[in-house]
Amino acid sequence: MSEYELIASKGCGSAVIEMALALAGLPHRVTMIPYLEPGLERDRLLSLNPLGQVPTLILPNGNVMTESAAMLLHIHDVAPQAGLVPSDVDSRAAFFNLMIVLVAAIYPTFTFGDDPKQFGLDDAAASALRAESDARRNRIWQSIETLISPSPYALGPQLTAVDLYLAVMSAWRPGRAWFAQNCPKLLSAAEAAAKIPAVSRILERNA
Ligand SMILES: N[C@@H](CCC(=O)N[C@@H](CS)C(=O)NCC(=O)O)C(=O)O
Repeated sequence: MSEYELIASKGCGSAVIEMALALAGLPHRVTMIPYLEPGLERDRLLSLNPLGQVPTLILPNGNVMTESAAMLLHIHDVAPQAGLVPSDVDSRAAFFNLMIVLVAAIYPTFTFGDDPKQFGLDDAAASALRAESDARRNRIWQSIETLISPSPYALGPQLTAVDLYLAVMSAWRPGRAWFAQNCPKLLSAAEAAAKIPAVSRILERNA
């Protein structure tokens, strides 16, 4: 195999990796699957990624990656000219911090809030977990809002992988109207990224 295979699902964080592969100019194919639906495609996903999550990325050498932030750092290693990771030390520190907040603090609020009943909770406990994880996410977004001054991207004049996450995640709960009201700087970085043709094309396909 001489290309990457991205296992993806509509509306998911796999769009971030598809954008990165496109911007980096790396040969790839996207296998769109209904990742939660039992069947052959999910069986294959589970055989590659025991968490059954997308994105899952198969590298040209057959190795498998299951964490989006790791995939982005790998794509940067292979195609540094795309500039998905900043090059100066101060910007890199801010970049690493923001990206890890997105994957380690924001993303899990969806893991636990999207379908809380899968954790064996009754109706009342499931809606409490959903409400609390939604509220926690909003607090995290508001804390990140204070960290950036978009110009036009989150970390300055260069688009980085953080902007790709913002472009995708700002469409998820609580949605863009909430961001406009509460986190206008994050939304403005997301919108700047969405003006890039490769980003807008993939956003449209994932809407
Ligand atoms: N840590 C993973 C999280 C990926 C993730 O949660 N993806 C969602 C889809 S957008 C998913 O697969 N959810 C199903 C689940 O967690 O069971 C990453 O950053 O790549």
